[in-house]
Amino acid sequence: MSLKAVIYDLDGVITDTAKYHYDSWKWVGNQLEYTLTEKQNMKLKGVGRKESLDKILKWSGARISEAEKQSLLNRKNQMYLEYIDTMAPDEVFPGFKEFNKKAKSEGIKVAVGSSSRNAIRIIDKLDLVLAFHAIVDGGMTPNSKPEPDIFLLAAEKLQLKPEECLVVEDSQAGLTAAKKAGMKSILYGKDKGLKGAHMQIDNWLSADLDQFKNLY
Ligand code: B16
Ligand code: MG
Repeated sequence: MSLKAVIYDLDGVITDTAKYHYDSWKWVGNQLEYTLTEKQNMKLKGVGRKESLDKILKWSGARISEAEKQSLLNRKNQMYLEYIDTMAPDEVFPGFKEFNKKAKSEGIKVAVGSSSRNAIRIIDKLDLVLAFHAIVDGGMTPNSKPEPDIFLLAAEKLQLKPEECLVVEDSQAGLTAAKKAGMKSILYGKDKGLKGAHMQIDNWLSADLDQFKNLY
């Protein structure tokens, strides 16, 4: 078998939006009279919006109504979108565009599989809409990561079998989702505590496509 497609996670793999999520979730924490730590924010990586609020509510011990939950989610997203709207193409991680271009020139399909319901807006701000053969975001499937739905839909859109697709992820939720989808995965970044990846790369500048292909 050979590598037919790379499915990239968005937040933390193509660009850094974690800092914007952190500021917005910290505001939510403050509303609940709770201080969210950076370590806790890391645990929200790759986790869908509603599921992230559920985790914060559990950590804080706060009990609120469904209507209050919805209002917090809306206001968190409003705040997050104000950050997103300031984003520009120079926020794409260095080396990503070149790596992606090389993969495509070798006949490898490329897609995005993100839990974010704002993925297309972010990709547009980064001027990358035409860079992929398929984009799947958190609003297109019933379940978000760590369930496999997002990656399975990406494979379906590319008309490939899951085992022909390789996922690049920065979160535990994403690595678990790739495994459940029957896909190999590469961990992006320097995190040492995550499980399930077949290989790790520090950044796109040092990424070697041949190493990706050698996993097949
Ligand atoms: P939104 P990814 C994920 O994106 C983020 O890592 C995670 O922190 C966020 O809560 C989730 O998207 C939902 O985002 O509120 O924009 O719908 O890493 O899967 O690209
Ligand atoms: Mg991510």
